[in-house]
Amino acid sequence: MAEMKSTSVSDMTSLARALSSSGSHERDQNDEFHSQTNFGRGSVPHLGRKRKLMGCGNAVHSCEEVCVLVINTGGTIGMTLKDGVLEPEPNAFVKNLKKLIMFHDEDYAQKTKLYDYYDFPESTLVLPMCKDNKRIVYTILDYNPLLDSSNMTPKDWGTIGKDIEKYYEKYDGFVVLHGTDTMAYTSSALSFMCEHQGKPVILTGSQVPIYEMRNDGRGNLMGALMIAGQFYIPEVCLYFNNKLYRGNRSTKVDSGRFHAFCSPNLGPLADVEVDIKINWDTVWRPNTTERFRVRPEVNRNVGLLRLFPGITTQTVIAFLQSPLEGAVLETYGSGNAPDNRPDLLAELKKATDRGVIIMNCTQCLRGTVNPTYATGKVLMDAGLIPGRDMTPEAALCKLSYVLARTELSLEDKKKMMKQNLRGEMSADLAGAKLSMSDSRFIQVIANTLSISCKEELEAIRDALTPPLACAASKIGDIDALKAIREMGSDLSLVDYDGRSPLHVAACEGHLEVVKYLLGQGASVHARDRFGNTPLRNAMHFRHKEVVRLLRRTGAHLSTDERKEAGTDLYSLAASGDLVGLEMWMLAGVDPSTPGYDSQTAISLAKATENLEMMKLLSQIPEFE
Ligand code: ASN
Repeated sequence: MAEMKSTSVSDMTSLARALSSSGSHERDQNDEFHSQTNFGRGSVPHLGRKRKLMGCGNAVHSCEEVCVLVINTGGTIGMTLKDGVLEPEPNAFVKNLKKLIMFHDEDYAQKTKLYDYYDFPESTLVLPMCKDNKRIVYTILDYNPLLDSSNMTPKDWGTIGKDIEKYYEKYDGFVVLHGTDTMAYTSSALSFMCEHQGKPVILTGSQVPIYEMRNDGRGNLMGALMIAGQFYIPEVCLYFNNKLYRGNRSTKVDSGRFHAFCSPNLGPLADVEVDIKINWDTVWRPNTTERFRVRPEVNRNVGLLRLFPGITTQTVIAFLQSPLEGAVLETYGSGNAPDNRPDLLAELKKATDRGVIIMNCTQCLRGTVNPTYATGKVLMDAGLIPGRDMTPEAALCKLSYVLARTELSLEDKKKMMKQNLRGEMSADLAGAKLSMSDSRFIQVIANTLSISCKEELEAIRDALTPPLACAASKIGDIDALKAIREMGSDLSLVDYDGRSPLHVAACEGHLEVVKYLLGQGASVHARDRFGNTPLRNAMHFRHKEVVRLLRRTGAHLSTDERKEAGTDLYSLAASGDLVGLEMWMLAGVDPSTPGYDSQTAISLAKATENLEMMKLLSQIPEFE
């Protein structure tokens, strides 16, 4: 390697200060911290541009450069031991990283005059060549002070958000170095603050400082840089121990292992093993034509309360008192609370009545809030909003983001809390168990509707399947039904009128379609909202073969239908409608069933000496 440039962060800071027109960026009296660099302001930024390098010496081939901004907020990754405890070490990160060949190729930097090309050379590094002939050039923006993430506040979330917005156009991706303790909160908060996001923002950190011989910091930083520099994942993510998670789905689960995070209710966005495998189905996409923006405002009048057996009313009253505007109640199991505690429920109800938004999130690591139990329903009755499978961290940050939107009415804020804004909760858990389909048709619709994620795609598919399948049944198109089936859809799903494809095929008399649907498990007993079964439909439209087939498959009239059939039979007999009578016979109705005035079809056939009718009514119908 060529001569190493070991400039310190304070050099970069002074350069930034010189460029900055706004004077001091020292930390002020309160707990807010500022980014000390202010590059870009008053200068012509080159960062984020792609240099096409041709003929820059033997060692360097033509390649493309992508630019990543690394915002270093602190955390264990850059800490050193002082008096027996770990503390962030200022002005050390860039200097130390430049000494590691896997994090910086000084030879390339010199040969391509990297430092002449990019602003802020002191804090700009370049990775060795990636597989696809790309160079990831990254600039480190050190915050001052660097913080243990336990010291971070919502103001700090806003600072990070504002910096991402400020440098958004200059970089292809962003990495945020952060302590692990509150990383799940910051990644959740940033996910909401960043609106219409089109570039990756990846938080990472480590359990062991990067300077130690054996550590997880190097792998985490390298993985985050590689993903931020190479993949269009327009989300706020959290990268840890070879997995990329959606930021607002992750939670810290271990303080003593490298596998410190998990995403309990959503699979990883990427698995970094021998290859980097991006799970594109899971990636959330902005369904918007609006520009990226950051809303750094947060409402701090929010809180988390974990329910426990025996919690006193006084505790709940104290917690809910003004100025609280939003709360996350961490409940038991699938969102349950004691329904034998009217004192407690009354306090919750009083709070929601006076406009406090209370989210119901489960204490369980995995699973969702749903109204299975009476103990869950009481919370709905008290005005709580089900947080579905949101983590408490995500729910809290969502509340502080939504409640900061002072221009919105309370109803609009509640509506936002119920909406899936950034993939923080599953759109449709019932649909999520079905497998993802490859259907071109649904994909085209999904693209047209700018569907953002797998769950939404599945929800759309399930919403579209019944009318599509019913339409295919109507025209007798078995191939279309097969295609719908191959998408992973259930052909027993019913439309807005409770009508299944089998109802429609029975009406139309499409015998082959009926056979196919029965073979796919369609139910002969399904009743639509008018109470009709496919058998009643086939009878009504007089499709004899379909009636036979349905009967063979076990379809039958209900006891009431059979009892009430006498009147219909009698009027059919009175009008000499043999085909109509035959339908009822095939459906299993006894021709001696009396009508409302005790008259029967048989007695009428005899009285009128209608032999054909008498013969029909005396036969036992055959289904085969
Ligand atoms: N206390 C540290 C922090 O959150 C823990 C870590 O980063 N591993 O800053």
